[in-house]
Parts: sequence; structure tokens; C-alpha cells
Amino acid sequence: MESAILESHRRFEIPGIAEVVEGNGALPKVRITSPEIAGEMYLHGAHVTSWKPAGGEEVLFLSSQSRWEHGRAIRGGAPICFPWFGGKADDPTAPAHGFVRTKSWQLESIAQAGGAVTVSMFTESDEGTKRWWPAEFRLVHRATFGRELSLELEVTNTGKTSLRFEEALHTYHRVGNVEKARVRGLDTVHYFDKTDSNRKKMQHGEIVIVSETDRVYQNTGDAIELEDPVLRRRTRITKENSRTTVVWNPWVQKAQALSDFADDEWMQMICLEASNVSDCAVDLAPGQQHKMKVLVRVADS
Ligand code: TA6
Repeated sequence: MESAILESHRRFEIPGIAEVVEGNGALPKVRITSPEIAGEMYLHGAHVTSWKPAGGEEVLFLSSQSRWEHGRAIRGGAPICFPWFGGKADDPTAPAHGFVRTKSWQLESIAQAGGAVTVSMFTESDEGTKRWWPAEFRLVHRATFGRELSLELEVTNTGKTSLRFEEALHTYHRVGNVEKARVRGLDTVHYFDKTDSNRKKMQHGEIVIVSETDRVYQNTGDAIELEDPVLRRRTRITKENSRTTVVWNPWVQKAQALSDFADDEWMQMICLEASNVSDCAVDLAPGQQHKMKVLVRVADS
């Protein structure tokens, strides 16, 4: 079954630069190995699992306990949450963070420009998606692997009625020690604290992780910076058409409760998620399109 998929994707390959190969769990992935960069993106969830700029270390965290199977989300990298974030408000049986991160997407194109490689994958509404959500849509995830990582999520309403959706690029950033890391750029921004009954609070200064952290920062399009003194790097994250930023670290207990996450891995990651969730959900009229984009750039610190 999987080799037929690999065969059917050969025509997209760029010899020596981008290949479609069998990844973990025999799931097909695009593997990029150019002199400037290395990266990986699975068709399963159009999920970017690795990005390593030239001469640099891996930027994304990937759990050693992640599952690699149909119907399960990959733990780490940049999962796509759509068309709802977290639990589905009106259906507790619906999958957390929507259904596209556990779906097999299709490869649309692989293109090289200068030292960067752009991989585009798409998925559309079908009988499976309508089981949870009646809307007609087309989703494209364009990932550009270069000196910076660019992730663009394009949503098109292909139906005859308007739709409302939430979305997030739920990016897991790898850090040397999360307790020593600092996140700047959200000072004075209000957030909902999911560890405290969603109470509304305001951020004062930089974010320091000292316990389970699960926050939705509201009405902010600002850039943020992740300072990592252990890996001696600073990651700058800018975004477009995103009005919320989610910050998450499971800390000790939640980490132990997650079956696809090692108990001590909470120290090595922080999720910084460009998103449009809760009050900032997006409305799209028939035929309309929305593009959310995040750019990640790493510098030595
Ligand atoms: O983005 C933060 C969050 O919504 C947390 O509440 C936590 O549940 C996390 O996502 C991971 O969710 P998952 O469904 O991947 O286990």
C-alpha cells in the first residue's frame, strides 16, 4: 500500500534535494536534504516534523514516544489544528484539535527557489470530515524550508454557506531546558489561563515557565522571541493574519499523563502557536479564502 503512494509521488521529487520516502510507521514523508537545509514533512497531517538550518541544530521538538499511525496525531513538530481548537464545543466525542492532523493529505507540489524548498500539501472536505463538521473546504499547507521556516495555512470555503473555524500551527520548539528559556513579546497582552478555569489575566514582562502553562493570548499579531541560554540561540517568530498566540508546556504531571510523551520531555519543549482561536475564530463567506502564516528564524545568542 505505502510503496504505491511513494511511487505516485515520485514525479514531485527534486533529485538530491527533496525525496518522498517511507518514514516512521511506514508513513510517507518528504525528506529535504539540501546543502543549506534539512527538513521533513509527513503527508499524515501535512505535518512538519523537522527543520535544521545549515550548520545549525534541530529547531523542532519531536517526542521519542510519538505514535506513527493513521488516526493518531504525531507528538511534536508542527501539528495543524483545524477547524476547532482543543475540544469541540458542542461534541465531547469529537477529536481534540479537529480532524486534519490525523488525516492523510495529498502532495500538491515541491519547488526550489534559491536555497529554499517549498512543499505544498492539500486536503478537502469529504464524507469523513462531514461526520464532524458539515462545511465544504479546501486546505493547503505550504511549508518553505530555508534559512527561515515559513508555514502558511490557506483555507478556502468551497461551499455555498459561510463557515467559522479556529486554526493553529501548534509548533513544538526544542529547548535546552524550558525552565531557563524566556519568551518575550507578549508583555501587557491579555490571555485566558486554561490551567485556572480559563480566567482572563494580563501578561507582565517575559514568560518564564515555572509550572504547567496553557494560555491563549488574545488579539495579538505581535512577533515573539524565544531565548534559550542552554542551546545558545534566540528564535524569532513573526506571523500574519493570526490574532491569538498559544503558549503551552505540560510540566511534570501532564507529561506523565500523556501516553505518547516521555515523562521528562516537558523540559525539552515549549509550544508557541500562531493561531486564530476562541474569540478570534475566522468567518469565511462562500468562495472566500484566509491565509495564516508563521515565520521562524533562528539566531545565535
Ligand atoms: O495548545 C495547547 C493545548 O491545547 C493544551 O491544552 C494541550 O492539550 C495540548 O494542546 C496538546 O493537545 P493534544 O490533543 O495534542 O494532546
